[in-house]
Amino acid sequence: MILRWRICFSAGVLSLAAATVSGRVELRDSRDPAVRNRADYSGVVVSLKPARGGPAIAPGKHAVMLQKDKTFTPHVMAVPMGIIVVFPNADPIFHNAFSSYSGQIFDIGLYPPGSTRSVRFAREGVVRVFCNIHSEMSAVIVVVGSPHFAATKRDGSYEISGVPPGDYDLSVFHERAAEPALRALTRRVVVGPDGASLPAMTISEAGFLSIPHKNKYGHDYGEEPADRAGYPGKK
Ligand SMILES: [Cu+2]
Repeated sequence: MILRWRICFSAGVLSLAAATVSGRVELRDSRDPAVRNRADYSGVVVSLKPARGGPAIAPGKHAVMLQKDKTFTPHVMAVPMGIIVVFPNADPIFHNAFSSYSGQIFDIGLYPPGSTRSVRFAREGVVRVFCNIHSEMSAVIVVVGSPHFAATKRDGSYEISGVPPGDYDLSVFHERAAEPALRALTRRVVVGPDGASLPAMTISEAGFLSIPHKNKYGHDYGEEPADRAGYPGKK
């Protein structure tokens, strides 16, 4: 009886062991001078899904996407499915955040300086976020159906910590890459008790075109209002 308990206990300890999966991504063929000149390879999301299904995701505390200097920060954010993302407005002007296609559709309305709004992201997918007032503002929220993911740093490196040993399906998202190029990078990876160091991946941005997006009504952006005035559908 005691022996059986000990065996069960050690198996439990083994299943809790978790390690780090690391690797590097390099971006090629970019039209963006900043990416070419400064070799900024940040914002690529690498995720691992257990091949045989995994435990339910505990999304934990909320994530933050700041609105400051007419910029969403971070520009690309990966979050676990089910998490609440808050959008604090740290600018002296009104902002909005909405997504009207792909991923999860939402609109947090127009909200004043110093206030915040939040959205729970319950669906796996890529959410492209815009501001209905400022056409130049955009961001991407990658909602992952697994707790194991990371976004690359400027040098292209990534580290996914807390990964239990097992077989995983790796997938990659990059906002300036074509879908087939990303699909070609999907693969099965084996994570051992000491983690895994994955081979470097190269992603081409060839063929990517930045197409101007519409506002939340599906129309072209008009002249930017100085403040709340002129904002259609204000709340
Ligand atoms: Cu704005």
